[in-house]
This record gives sequence, structure tokens and C-alpha cells, in this order.
Amino acid sequence: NDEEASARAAAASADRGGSTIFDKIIAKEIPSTIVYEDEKVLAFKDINPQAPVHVLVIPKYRDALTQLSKAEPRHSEILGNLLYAAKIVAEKEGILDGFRVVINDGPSACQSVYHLHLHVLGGRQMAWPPG
Ligand code: IU
Repeated sequence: NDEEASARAAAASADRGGSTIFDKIIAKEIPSTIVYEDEKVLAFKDINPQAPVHVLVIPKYRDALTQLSKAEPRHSEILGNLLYAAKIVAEKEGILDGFRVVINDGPSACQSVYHLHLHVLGGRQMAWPPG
């Protein structure tokens, strides 16, 4: 279907080292509602929220890390920074009593933007298993 086709096209572009819309958000060429920012990570509200709180946490320096499955030992520090930033986001958004952190990796998981990102979701009862 269309969604799968565009996911595969995005994956192919990422493999060629293409930049994504998140680079423009980091550069503030495209506006976003920033929840948290430091020198390494940026957290901003998802444009199509799936829960009352839906924030994306991304590394500012992509360093060719388009998705978790491409991670190398050198990425371990930024991976830790991203996860810790997710906790800061949950705290700032008032959802420390219950929230979910998601990484969609690859077309089968519906990854659509090939710049590594964590989803932080909360503010409602989450279901398990996720779809
Ligand atoms: P995914 O894990 O790659 O499927 O998530 C990409 C997310 O990026 C998705 O939830 C989109 O709503 C979100 N997003 C956004 O917040 N702003 C944008 O300009 C674009 C996508 I394109």
C-alpha cells in the first residue's frame, strides 16, 4: 500500500545519506514546539500526536545514525543521552507516573523519518501490546 511504499522510499533515501525534515527542524528552518534542548539532543512536539503528550527526541548530530539498527559502539553515548532526555521530557510534561518510549525501526515498524528518534507518549492509558 501507499504507506509501505513511502516508508521504503524513505529508507532507500536514508541509505543514500539523504537529509531529512528533522535536520530543518534542528536548524530551526522549520518551526517546532520545543520541549527540551541541549547541545546534543532536541525534543519537540510531534506534529501528528498519538496521545495527549507525544514528543520526539532526536540527536542533533545525526552522524549517519538513521535508525537504531545501524548503531555502532561509537553511538552508545548519544543513545544514552536520548534515553535520559526522554525522562526529562516526561518530567517536564508531567507524565512521570506512566509513559511510553518507542523507536520504530525500519519499514516493517512504520519508520517514516530516517533520522533516529524516540517517541515519548503519555497522558492517557496506554494499551499493550502496541499495534
Ligand atoms: P516514525 O517513527 O518515523 O514513524 O515517526 C516519525 C514521526 O515524525 C511521526 O510521528 C510524525 O508525525 C512526526 N513528524 C513530525 O513531527 N513533523 C514532521 O514534519 C514530520 C513528521 I514529516
